[in-house]
Amino acid sequence: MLPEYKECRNAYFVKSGATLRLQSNGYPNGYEFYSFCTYLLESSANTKINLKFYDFNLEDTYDYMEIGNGNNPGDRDSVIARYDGTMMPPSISAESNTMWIFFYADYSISGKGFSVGATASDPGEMGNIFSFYYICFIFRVNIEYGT
Ligand SMILES: [Ca+2]
Repeated sequence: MLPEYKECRNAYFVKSGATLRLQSNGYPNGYEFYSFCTYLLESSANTKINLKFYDFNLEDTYDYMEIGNGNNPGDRDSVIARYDGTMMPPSISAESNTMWIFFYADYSISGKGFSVGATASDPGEMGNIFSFYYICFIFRVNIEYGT
């Protein structure tokens, strides 16, 4: 039987100045195994995205969160930080108005997950738009043994 996957997509638009709350799927009751989640954040030009952590609890070493500048987690030169375990990471600012977050969970042992808040600097009088998009693939691998 082929592996199955569940795909989640969502997009939000909030006025900057507000904090956009992001949480891992299932938070705080534990994330699913085999999760590959990419979160793309973009705020108005000439602002910078800041990320602060409210809670952080992942399996040590094997599950992790990476944060980077821009919108391409595949660009390894853009990586700002990588975190695992249960130590609360410090606040992080992107170099510009785009930031990506990648979350990975392996095949066993979950944690509470993460809860973070993103803000855009200097929203200006008009109130800028802050957008967020995420896509998450959660694989379900069914191994069938011969009879
Ligand atoms: Ca794990």
